[in-house]
Amino acid sequence: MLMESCWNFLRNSGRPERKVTLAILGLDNAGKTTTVQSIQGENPEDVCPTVGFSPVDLKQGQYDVTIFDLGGGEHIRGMWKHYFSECHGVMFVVDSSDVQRMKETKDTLAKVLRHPCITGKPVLLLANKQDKEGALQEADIVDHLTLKTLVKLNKFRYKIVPCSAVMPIRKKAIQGGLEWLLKTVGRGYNTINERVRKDTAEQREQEEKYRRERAERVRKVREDR
Ligand code: G3D
Ligand code: MG
Repeated sequence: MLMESCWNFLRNSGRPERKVTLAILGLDNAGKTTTVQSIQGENPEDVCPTVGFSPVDLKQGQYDVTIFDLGGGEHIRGMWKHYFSECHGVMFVVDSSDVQRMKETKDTLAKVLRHPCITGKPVLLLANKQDKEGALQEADIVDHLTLKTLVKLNKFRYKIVPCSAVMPIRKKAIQGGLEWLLKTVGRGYNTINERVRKDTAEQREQEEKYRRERAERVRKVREDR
């Protein structure tokens, strides 16, 4: 244990290790899973491959990063909120070529941003699929998502990065975006981490209370029989 701590200390030139949890969100087919795979490709030696709902762990400098790739189907979106309390920041992937679904994308983003466990936390917007013909450019996406209004309402730091999760040249942009997100989380780390600690504790308490109440209901039903 002591050896491990010493090693971490030396490796990071005295900077403490920081655990950062991120959620990668966006509609189904936006390119979330491909994006996570592309990030993993940048750090092949540090990757623990995971499937489906499992978190992906990787190391980025002084950060131990966990990414929740939660799936974006309409029904799964209802589950996202259960993971929000744990997150220090959000990666939101947009399919820039799917103009038809921009309204749905905007509504989904707006809902995420106003959730009490997300509001104010840093957001990396990945304007993905830039390799596709007809892909909207950054300024158009900012308009479609009404980003300026959302920033005013929810007061969060964001960066929008045009990218393509399937093109090697464009993948670099994703890595750069992730570095920005980690740096931004890092700057406000104590505050964000305290919020994560408090929110997750509250959520656990809430879930425990719910379990106790349910057990009590079951007990009463059995008694009355
Ligand atoms: P999701 O996890 O958000 O649901 P996926 O999305 O990562 O599964 O990607 C959905 C489809 O979009 C996949 O194609 C994937 O290859 C493709 N895709 C992801 N990113 C890009 C991109 O930047 N450019 C292009 N052209 N395609 C991309 P399939 O055919 O497997 O469904
Ligand atoms: Mg997926």
